[in-house]
Amino acid sequence: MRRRILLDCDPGHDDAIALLLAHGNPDIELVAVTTVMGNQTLEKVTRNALSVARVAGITGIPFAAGSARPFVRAIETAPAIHGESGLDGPRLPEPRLALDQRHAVNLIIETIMSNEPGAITLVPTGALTNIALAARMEPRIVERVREVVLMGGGTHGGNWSATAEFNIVVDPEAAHIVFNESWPLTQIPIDVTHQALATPDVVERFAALGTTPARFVVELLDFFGAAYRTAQGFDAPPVHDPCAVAYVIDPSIFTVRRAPISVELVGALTTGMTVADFRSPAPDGCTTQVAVGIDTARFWDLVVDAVKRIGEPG
Ligand SMILES: [Ca+2]
Repeated sequence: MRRRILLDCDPGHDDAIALLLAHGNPDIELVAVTTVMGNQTLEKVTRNALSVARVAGITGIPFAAGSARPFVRAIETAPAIHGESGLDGPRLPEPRLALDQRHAVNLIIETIMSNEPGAITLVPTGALTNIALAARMEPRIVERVREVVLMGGGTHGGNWSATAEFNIVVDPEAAHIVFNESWPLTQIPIDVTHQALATPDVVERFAALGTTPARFVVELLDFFGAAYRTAQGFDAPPVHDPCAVAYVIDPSIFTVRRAPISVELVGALTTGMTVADFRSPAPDGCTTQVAVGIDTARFWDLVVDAVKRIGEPG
């Protein structure tokens, strides 16, 4: 049976590619998409999500906008990485899908509660504000989801500060809630996603497909690559968010370790850092695990195959 996922995202170049992977992979059924501020304002990332839906030919599922601000902190966006639109590079088509009028948090809860227990996997690839709110508003979702597979945090370092990764540091209080719920949770940190680099040979594989969605990916990666070169000194851009979707499709692509994970909320230098406790053995009842390795070749095979399967949507 295909795995049903709800993608909670802030597109975002890598979120856009995560959407394409979820839509194009035959083992995934994308049932809903929700948005949260982060890479850009809520208004911008929501429009971007709908534009990507048009490029990919995603129809017939709800897209809903969620939180425009973090719980406690001032909003931070990432124009140096994603541009003023949040998805600079390609021309973004006018959306055809209308936004669902529900708040993202209501859509998350209704999607989980209207499906059978264990059916829905939550895949957050942005700040965790919507997911934390949903868990507080309807605690029964914690028992009812299959699992949470999120991109965020860093085991041995950060990208937004020396110790903190962007998705977590944007709303660390929300992340604290999500990491401390009792649902099964897999963290895909930057330690792993920094190995998922869109090197020139990867970009060439997309270019060779020759379709509109593939060209869109190439244009995304061209901008993303230049931004990462300038802002963070990368030779090729790390494509974080599709890693979380890839884990749902085929966990054997990743090496994981069970460990309690905490979020630093009060550090002078470490606010927003995720702290995984790898001391052995993991405590009884520990429901969280951290990806520590990735088979990059198999990861890119999955993404290229998904974009190929999407073909040329009408
Ligand atoms: Ca993201």
